[in-house]
Amino acid sequence: MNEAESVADDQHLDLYRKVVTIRFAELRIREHVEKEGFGGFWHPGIGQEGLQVGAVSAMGPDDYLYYAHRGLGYAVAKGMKLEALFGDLLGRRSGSTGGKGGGTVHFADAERHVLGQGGTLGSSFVMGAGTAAASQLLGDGRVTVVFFGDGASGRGTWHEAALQASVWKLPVVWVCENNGWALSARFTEQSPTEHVADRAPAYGMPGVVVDGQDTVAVREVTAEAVERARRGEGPTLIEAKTLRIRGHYEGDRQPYREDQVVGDEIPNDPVHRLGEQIPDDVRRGIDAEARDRVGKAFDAALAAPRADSSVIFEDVWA
Ligand SMILES: Cc1ncc(C[n+]2csc(CCOP(=O)(O)OP(=O)(O)O)c2C)c(N)n1
Ligand SMILES: [Mg+2]
Repeated sequence: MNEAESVADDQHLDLYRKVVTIRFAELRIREHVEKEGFGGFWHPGIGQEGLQVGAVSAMGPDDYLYYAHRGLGYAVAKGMKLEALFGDLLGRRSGSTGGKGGGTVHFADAERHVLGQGGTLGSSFVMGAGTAAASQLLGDGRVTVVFFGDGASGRGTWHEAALQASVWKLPVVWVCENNGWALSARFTEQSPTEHVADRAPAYGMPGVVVDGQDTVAVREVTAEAVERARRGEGPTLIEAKTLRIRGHYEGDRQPYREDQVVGDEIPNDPVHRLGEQIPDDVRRGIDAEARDRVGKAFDAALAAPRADSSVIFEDVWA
């Protein structure tokens, strides 16, 4: 057995399969946006797939997920079907919201406990504290995981949700994807401290900084935080350091940015980091299968009927 085979256990292969599937989905969506345009904003998550998969893979199937807007990695990792996610993006009836959403902040899957996001960044902090409070009251053993960006970490809603969650020891894990940018604003111009995680001690919770390009490391720190939350010991703030590879949205020319990533090389690429520990033939097989699955799911979504305006009145509470 060579060194590559010895480290590529089933869990590792599963992480790689998910990360590379999301990568192909990213590339397929970009191709579509470039060629056909897009009725909304596509916020690429390319390069951030590893941390999304790492963190979500540490959750249980019944745990609650509030995702952030950069890509689809969170939802794919939680088991949502590619066809449904592409359907949401393309405004098709086959989407998880039946074509009502469009864009990356409007999908949901009650069965898999993917509860959504808010178009108003930061709304999921208080909703996340809410579901965690419900779990505590019901004693259902569920943990809530809330993803957010470095920019969103400045919302007042984070501070009130973090305070309440710590005081009540709510079962919630906050996962910050610090990619250094909030639209055209640098993180260093928006934070008085080097890390978002530096704020954790003020709320009496652990603050953990982790390399967001290291999928396995993110999985490990998240697993620890999820277990802590499940034991009733309260929240943890995890900050995964990553890099925004593309513009804020696909098509953003980033005139404000000197550290633009040009070309296809992704620094510290999570796909390569996981892939280099897998024997070549196994990796190539996984890649081919993932590429095929993504292509078929995208074609199926494109072929699905478009939502018309009548769907607006579906699922309206009152
Ligand atoms: C309350 C609120 N303010 C502004 C926006 C517009 N907006 C959408 S994404 C974004 C940048 C967010 O940056 P960050 O949280 O770091 O996430 P990233 O885009 O880097 O993944 C902004 C300003 C919004 N959706 N909601
Ligand atoms: Mg950011």
